[in-house]
Order: sequence, then C-alpha cells, then structure tokens
Amino acid sequence: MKKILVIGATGQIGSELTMALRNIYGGQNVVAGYITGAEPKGDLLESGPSEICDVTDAVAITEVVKKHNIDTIYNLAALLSVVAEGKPKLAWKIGIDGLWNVLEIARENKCAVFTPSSIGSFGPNTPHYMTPQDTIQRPRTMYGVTKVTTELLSDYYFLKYGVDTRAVRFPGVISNVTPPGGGTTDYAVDIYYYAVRGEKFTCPIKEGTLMDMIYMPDALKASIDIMEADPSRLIHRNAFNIASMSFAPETIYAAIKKYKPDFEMVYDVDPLKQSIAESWPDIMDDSCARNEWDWKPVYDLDAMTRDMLEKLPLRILK
Ligand code: AKB
Repeated sequence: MKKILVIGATGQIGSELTMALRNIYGGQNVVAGYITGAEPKGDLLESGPSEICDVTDAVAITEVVKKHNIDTIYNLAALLSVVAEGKPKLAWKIGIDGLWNVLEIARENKCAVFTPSSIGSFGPNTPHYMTPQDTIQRPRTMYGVTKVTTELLSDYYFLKYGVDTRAVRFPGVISNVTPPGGGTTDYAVDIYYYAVRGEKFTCPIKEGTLMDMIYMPDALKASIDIMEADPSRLIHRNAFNIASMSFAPETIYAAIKKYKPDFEMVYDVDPLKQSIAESWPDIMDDSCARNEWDWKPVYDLDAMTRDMLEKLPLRILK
C-alpha cells in the first residue's frame, strides 16, 4: 500500500485530493501536510494523520517523510496566477525553492512525486487551438515561469536520478468544496456561488475568451491515475495536457441560465486577469494523456453545472 504525503492538503485541490486518496489507500496511509494558519478541520482532520509541513522547510518535510515512511509526495504548494503577479519572489520561493526541497527529499528517500503544472505554463506565442503536448512555452507571468521550471526540474530529476516524477497540466479547476484563491480561472467557480445565492454576477473576463476548465472529480481522477499509470507506457512525464471542457464566460452563463432562468451576468473586465487569460490556450490537445495512460474525463459543462447547482446550495445556503 502506498504511504502518501500531501503538501498543501488544506488548499483548493489538496483538501479534496487528500480525502480521495484516503478513500483509496486508507486514512492512516495519507498524511495531510499543512502550514500554520491553514489547519485541517472536520473530516480532513479526523480521517487520517496531519502534520505541519511547509514546503519551504526541508527539515520539516524530511521528518514527516521518515516518520510516516512516505513513498509518494503530492506537492500542491503554489501561489495561483493573479496572486503570484503581486508577489513574484514568494511565488518562486514556494514554487521552485519548495520544489527543490521536495525533489531532493524524494531522491534521498526514494519517493515518487506529483507536482502539478498548469495551462499557465503556456504563453502568448503558444498555438492556442488544440495546443500540442510538446510546443512553445514562453509564459509572461511569474506563475507560468514557475510552472515551466517545475516541469523542467521534475523531468531533470527523473532523467538524472531516476526519481519517479509525473504530473498533469491542470486547466482551471471548478469545485463546490474549497474555493480557489487568486487564479485567473476563478470566475468560473465564483459564477456558481452568485447563481446559487440569486445574485447578479460581474464577470472579470471578456466575452469570447476561451479557457480550458475541469470539474474537480476529473481533476482528482487525473492526479491519482497518472501516479498509478504503467511507467513502461509513459513517453512523457512532466507534464501531460488534460482537457475536458473549454468555454468562454457567455457559454458558462448560458449553461447556468438553463437551470436558473432569472440569473443575470454583466461584464467589468479586469485588465490583469484578461491579459493572462488571453495568453493561455483556448483548448488543449490531450491525446498523449489519452494514449499513454488512458485519460478520459467524465464531466462536460452541462453535467458539471447540474452537479454544482445540486451540491453547492447544500453547503452555502444552510
Ligand atoms: C489559475 O487561474 O491561476 C489556476 C490555473 C489555471 O492554474 N486556476
């Protein structure tokens, strides 16, 4: 049985990934690593062990890895794209200095490592339509710079030291549990909160701006399946394009309006978010993930919208 450490276990993806991993591998085999001020609560706290584990603190990570005999690390610590533009040095410290810690500890303790990349690893001169797996990656955001570096460093540790590094490039992740903080794709989560509360939504992204998105259950499935994949089939490693839906603001608005006919949306475009969004792919080609480890998403926009509108009220309208 795997012994897993999730670094960033109380964040947007970490909080749900830790629970999904515990359901598969057993609560005691999945350690929730968190930072002071972001302590686990409720089911996350009660369903398995948790440890303070700041990605920038190599000593703390080593202690946790040794104490729990960890063999797999999910390293989810990062600042999202908009926040990283305001704090570029901190974004580098968490994203890259932190990654060095994780990769070195993985090398010494023979751990496999998953450190996600993102659609943010692409830039304005990347082909935007059916963005290939292997293509130009010249992002102009600090988030993108850290994500390209993450991909390169992770591949380097695999090729040079045999560390089993694998990852995916996440689209914008949409979930009804933990909200994201400071990303360019956050509008596609926020819009559901407004719809459920019966409030008018002001969209910060311009009509017609396409971005890849994914529903959390598919993002979790991808994160788990890639680490379970048969290594002899993997031609790529860091990191695979995964796609499930791509839409512009007016399309998600229409998808929600189908079930909430009174819902209203207006635009007030945020120049920073818009320039980042325009530099990212419209839609990625995920055929390498489909061929090398059988990636296949379950949710499209309509299925996700039905599930969000069913589950979100149970959490936020108590
Ligand atoms: C962001 O918008 O910064 C993230 C991402 C696409 O990586 N959600």
